Amino acid sequence: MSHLKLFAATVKWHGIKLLQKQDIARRVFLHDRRYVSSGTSEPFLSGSNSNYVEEMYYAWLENPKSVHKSWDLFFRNTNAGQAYDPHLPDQLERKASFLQSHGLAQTPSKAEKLVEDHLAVQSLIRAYQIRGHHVAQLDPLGILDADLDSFVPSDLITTIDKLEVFRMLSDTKILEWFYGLHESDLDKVFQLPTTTFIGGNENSLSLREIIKRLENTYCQHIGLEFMFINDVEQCQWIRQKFETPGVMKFTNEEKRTLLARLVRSMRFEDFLARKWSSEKRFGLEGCEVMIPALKTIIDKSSEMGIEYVIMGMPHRGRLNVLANVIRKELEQIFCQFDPKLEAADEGSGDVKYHLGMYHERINRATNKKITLSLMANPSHLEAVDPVVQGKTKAEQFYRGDTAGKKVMSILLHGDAAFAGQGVVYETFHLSDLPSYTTNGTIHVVVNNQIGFTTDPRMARSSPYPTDVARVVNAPIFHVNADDPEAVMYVCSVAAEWRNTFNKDVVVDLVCYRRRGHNEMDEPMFTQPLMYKQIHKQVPVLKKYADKLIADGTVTLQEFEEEIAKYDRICEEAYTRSKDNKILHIKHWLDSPWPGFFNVDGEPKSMSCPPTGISEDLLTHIGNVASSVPVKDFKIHSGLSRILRARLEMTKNRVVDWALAEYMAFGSFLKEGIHVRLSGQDVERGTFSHRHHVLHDQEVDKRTCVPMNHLWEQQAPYTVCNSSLSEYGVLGFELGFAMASPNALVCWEAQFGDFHNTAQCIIDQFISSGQAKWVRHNGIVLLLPHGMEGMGPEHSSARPERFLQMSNDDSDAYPEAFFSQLYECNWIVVNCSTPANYFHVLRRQILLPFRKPLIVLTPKSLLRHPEAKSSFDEMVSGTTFQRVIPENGLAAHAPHEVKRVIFCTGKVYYDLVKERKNQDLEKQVAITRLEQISPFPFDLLKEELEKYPGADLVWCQEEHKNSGYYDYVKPRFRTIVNHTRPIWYVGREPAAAAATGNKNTHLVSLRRFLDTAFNLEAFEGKTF
Ligand SMILES: Cc1ncc(C[n+]2csc(CCOP(=O)(O)OP(=O)(O)O)c2C)c(N)n1
Ligand SMILES: [Mg+2]
Repeated sequence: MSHLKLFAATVKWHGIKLLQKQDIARRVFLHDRRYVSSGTSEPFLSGSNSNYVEEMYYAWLENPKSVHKSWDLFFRNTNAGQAYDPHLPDQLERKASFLQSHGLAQTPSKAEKLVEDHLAVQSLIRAYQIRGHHVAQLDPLGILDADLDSFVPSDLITTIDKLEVFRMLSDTKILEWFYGLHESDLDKVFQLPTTTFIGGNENSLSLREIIKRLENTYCQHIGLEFMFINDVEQCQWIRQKFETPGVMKFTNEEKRTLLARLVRSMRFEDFLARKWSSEKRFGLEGCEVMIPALKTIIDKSSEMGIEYVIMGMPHRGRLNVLANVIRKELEQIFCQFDPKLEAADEGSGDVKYHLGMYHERINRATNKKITLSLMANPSHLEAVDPVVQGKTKAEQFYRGDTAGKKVMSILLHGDAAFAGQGVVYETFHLSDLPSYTTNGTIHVVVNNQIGFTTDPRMARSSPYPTDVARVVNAPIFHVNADDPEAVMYVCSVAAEWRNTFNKDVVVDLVCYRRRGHNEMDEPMFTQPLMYKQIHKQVPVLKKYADKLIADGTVTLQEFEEEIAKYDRICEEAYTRSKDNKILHIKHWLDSPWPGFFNVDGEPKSMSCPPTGISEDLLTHIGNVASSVPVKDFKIHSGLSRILRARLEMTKNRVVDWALAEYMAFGSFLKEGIHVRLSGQDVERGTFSHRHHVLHDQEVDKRTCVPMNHLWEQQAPYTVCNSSLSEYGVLGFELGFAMASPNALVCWEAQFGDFHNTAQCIIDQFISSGQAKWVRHNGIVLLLPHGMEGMGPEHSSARPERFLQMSNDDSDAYPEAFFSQLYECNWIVVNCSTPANYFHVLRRQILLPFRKPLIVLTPKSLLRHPEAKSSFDEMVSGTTFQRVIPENGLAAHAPHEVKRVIFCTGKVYYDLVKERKNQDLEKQVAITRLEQISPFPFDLLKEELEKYPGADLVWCQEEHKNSGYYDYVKPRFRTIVNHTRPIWYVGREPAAAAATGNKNTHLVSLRRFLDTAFNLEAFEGKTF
């Protein structure tokens, strides 16, 4: 191979230096230039043409191993910033002519050549395995590259690439330039390495056959990305599945099933288009193959033992999935197009392409029972991903399916959303964490190469929309969606992968969108050329049917009968659908809770028993919470002190915040209620108060969770530090809480402010989930909150946002407090005592229905000497106090009281202290609102009436435009029938939640405390 050529470095040296500077723009540059290297395996001294060094450099940047090692060394030195040596080119030139004149740069010996050639073949095979996907024919339209690089790897010998420069070069030329192999080598037989299966039963093949088989596997309609996986066994598994000759064979029966499934997929969309041509349905046209794809995944998974599949998906093709995968009755779908359909359930309901579904049936392919659940979701793309994962985890957990052998999730994505939405990344990062893994998810991307009106080139910076999956080493199988058999094969392998290795896998269905974003949109405005091509595109069903008819697998008549049969099914269902005048969203539940409600789906009672527990239980839990229930376990001395203090409290029959929480959690475990606490650093507690996981100081990774040692027979307690995510993790816990009403699932924010990065889960699921999808959820959000001079962040959990979204009417006095609780969308509390925190957690499970609970939790109160509760407030018969009335001197002579201050949370302790300092205990009553929403109208009315001569003040430590004031003010005024004012005392309105200046914080505190106890402060003021 070696024709010694003069080194061209002198010409190109400055070029290299320049290129280094341009490194950042490399990808764009490469793309624009349609660059292809042509001589990477030639040694350093053999460069010939003027572009040679430049080309070497690009190839080296792409893959240092693709160039000869002498080039590698050279570029490495140059890149390491070695100073430019002006004499170097001369030296090299001299060296070159020296070697030439002494005949030292000659052809290697025969043995060497043999070894070199085998090595070359090995690297050729590896090049296909790594980069073959770049030249696979993935786009059914044939106009775009599925990867934005438009990159043809320089080390692939491909007959099917599209680039101009490759057309000009013959394959054999490339062979020679890259691998040192001649045309004459093509028919030589080479030993195959153990890292390939292209030989089937043969150990060696001719080079010509090797190239043919590699192209067949890696460069046709399937593009495989897997060589980044750091596990040889897994790579071998994939190679075997795709490289083995003849693997992609289907029986006639399988082909007919595939055709029938395509018929259903396509005719369903056609039917909707015919009947409701001007209705939005986000049709699947252009990716009809998705339906058989999902069915193949489910069939294969069922065959491998899966009994329950939980799915999440966006709008595109959702009705089709409901009809043809989940098998929702067609009339239930069709009737939703009727504008006169009345809603039977309370709440807002949701559009038809957001509703969920739960269905148990027999899988026809395996004859085994399978349950399918499609989770309801909001418009917010990808938000449902972590929710599906949480629900899947819970279903696995409650079935004892720790390895995910029975329950599995499938997530569908759009190409633009998969690449663009950060929650996808957050969800991937949960996939391998012990308390969050679902043991592998199958991701299916409907990659129609457009997002609404935006081209991929404007929508992502990664070559593929699926690159995010690489972070967890998930194999990615790209496939041309116009090749239904390739799609089925890929889906079958993906399901096998998931159920063999229990790891995530991605199927990227590269397809197109036949219509606009929805059926009303005109796509030619923005993608004229693409849509010209799409209009010419023969539908996949026709293409596949033609193929099967041509090869005799089906007859034209059979095909037409299949179509007519399904059309008839649709027509009959359409006729029946007209009888449906009422929509029951209840029939669209994705997570039914059998036995929890009565047969009509109503709560079995409308009351809540007392939430206290026996003294014995309190003492027992207190003792375990103070102990290390494992032998020879050395804990930190600081922790010993904390445990001693807990023991002391237990003896003295008091609890602080952490112990009260322990009592609540522990009591549930005895009753068989699973408790799960998840969030950042929750195991110890951000404020080092909880310590639910003890760490042996001498044995690495040895831990103990005393809560799991309370009783021999108890429900498990899960406490888990999460990844540093709010959106993903809160979504996950919400999904977990969906699976069963008999679990207390809590998510704690590190500081309350951080919940706003999970705002979508709060707005779209927690606040409105029941209204949209009649689905109850008892998740608990623990949000550390309190103005303690810690700066604009770390102060406020933004209670105003939750209150603003509370659905109780500020102007209507409710009839009964319990139905008020039943009708609200969530409960917002700010407890001032540990006992009340204990009770509100207990009430969460003792209620006959489930509501999300938002708890503003304290920080400094965790250690405040006054913030303690006696066992007396927690024993049997005691209960949660929505309002804690004044019970001091002022309450004994209410007619003399001049002012009632209403407040909530920590500021109560500041107010009590100040009142004492000012000796105003008889004149000023202080009443605490513990449950802020739904607003305790009834109890506050009693309080107000008790102090007829007092002026009424709402005092909060938050700024006026935050906190609770805007929520409580109209409600207080409803109670007093607008006859008395409720004065505001607190901080001024502000843009930031708190000041960063300690002094400003203290000054403003002083100022509002002064106002609170200035009994003349509001004299003469009007309201
Ligand atoms: C979080 C979020 N942002 C924006 C939108 C508005 N939106 C709806 S569909 C869509 C395009 C989605 O593109 P893609 O993910 O590729 O799915 P496709 O519609 O192509 O199937 C957009 C931007 C949304 N629904 N959710
Ligand atoms: Mg798209």
